[in-house]
Amino acid sequence: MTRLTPSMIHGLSDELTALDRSLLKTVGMDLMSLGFRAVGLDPAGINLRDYRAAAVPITSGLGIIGGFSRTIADTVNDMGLPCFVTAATDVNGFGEAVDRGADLVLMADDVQYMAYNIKAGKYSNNSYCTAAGYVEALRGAAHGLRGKPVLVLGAGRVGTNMVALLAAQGAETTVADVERAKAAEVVARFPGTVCAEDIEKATAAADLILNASPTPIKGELIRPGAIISTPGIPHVYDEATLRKATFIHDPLAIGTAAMVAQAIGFSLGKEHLLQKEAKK
Ligand code: 2YC
Repeated sequence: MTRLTPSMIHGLSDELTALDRSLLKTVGMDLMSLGFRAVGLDPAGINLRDYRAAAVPITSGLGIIGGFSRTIADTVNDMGLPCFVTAATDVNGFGEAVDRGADLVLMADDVQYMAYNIKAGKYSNNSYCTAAGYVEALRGAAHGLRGKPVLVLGAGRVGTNMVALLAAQGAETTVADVERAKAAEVVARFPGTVCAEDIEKATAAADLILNASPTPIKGELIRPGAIISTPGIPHVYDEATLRKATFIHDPLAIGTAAMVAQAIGFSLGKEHLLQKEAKK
């Protein structure tokens, strides 16, 4: 998993309104709706003000990332779900979240970022929900993915979850990874999915791309008019590239929105519909 840095996080809270606006324009949904639709739930019937969430800073491993918990809380508040950052960290912070009546606890160490639904006793995780969020964003921007060729760059946890979700939606998926064996392993699990022989050629031919790799795509390879849905960090593209394609990106909010949505869904007795299909 690629670790965010304080500089990647800095300013994200102030950009939430702009993110909502750009998502509405490119995918036809704001952040909250995207999060819920990503996990197969209709946001209309859900009153997020009935819930409370807490973000707990976790000091294990490489430790706290400046601004991480605050940015998560600001993102969840932007969705309309009240969220506070606990004063305490780690186990003590978890206890504080429970004592202050949280329904959901969001926390991340160096391995996993989760939203834990206390009453349901279940958690949603960032790898799956980031995949769901970016696949749903691509679906919205492309007005459907069924029968359409989609290139997935990166066969790690997020990329693999994306392939499962694309298979459930009937897209024509090609997977590429610098470690070809990783791409081949994913392809073997999802019949009908193809392994890219040449990553640059596959990229230059693609109109719909999910970039779940830590490597930005070379600008000159990107087709004019392509739609690139990319959680990948670092996200660095020059102005000319950003003008010729539609990019959907943010370092934290889309994955967080889908995690919160899925965790709320556990309270509604709803398993993620696509997740069920993806398990088949
Ligand atoms: O501040 C804290 O509580 C830290 N323990 C948070 C560590 C998060 C590490 N993970 C990441 O930076 C990325 C995020 C996009 C979420 C998943 N991986």
